[in-house]
Amino acid sequence: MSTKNLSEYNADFVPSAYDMKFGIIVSGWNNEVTSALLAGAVKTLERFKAREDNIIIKYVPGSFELTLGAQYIAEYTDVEAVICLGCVIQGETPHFNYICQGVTQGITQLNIEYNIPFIFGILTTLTQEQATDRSGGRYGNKGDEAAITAIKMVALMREMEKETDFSCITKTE
Ligand code: DLZ
Repeated sequence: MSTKNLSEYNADFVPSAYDMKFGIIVSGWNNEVTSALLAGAVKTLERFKAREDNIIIKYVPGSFELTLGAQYIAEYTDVEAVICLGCVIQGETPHFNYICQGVTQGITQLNIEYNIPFIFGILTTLTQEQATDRSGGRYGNKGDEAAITAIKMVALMREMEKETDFSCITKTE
């Protein structure tokens, strides 16, 4: 099976992000990779017309802290989605497994507990090369993919909110 290019998508199926508000939480570990993910995410949000002042960017020390950082953004701002960007590269100890498990469960939990999407823009790779390949290298940029997912999920959320409004109106008629 060939590896998907993370920056390839059909722009015809991506809604306008003109008035959408996004939070981005970025892990400082493997900074050369996560800063490339951030650049990709912001560029892609702006490509679909998100405004710079509607994108809040905050940082945490490592991927394990992404969950709480994302929760802070959801609690203390009015964003409609939070993109979580990190890079965990396997080392010699099982630490990798615990961080990956912790952040995956954490973000899953946030998606369940809050009514806004939290996007998993975290590379979990065996080598530095694999991370480089996916942060603007030959397999594209995970940040681009995370941004597209965020836009689509906010559009879905808005669509569902409208359906709820509509069902309320028809019930009272
Ligand atoms: C400690 C650690 C290690 C070994 N590796 C990574 C990594 O590859 N990627 C990453 O984002 N963070 C790593 N960390 C830091 C943890 O995520 C966390 O910040 C610390 O364990 C402190 O809680």
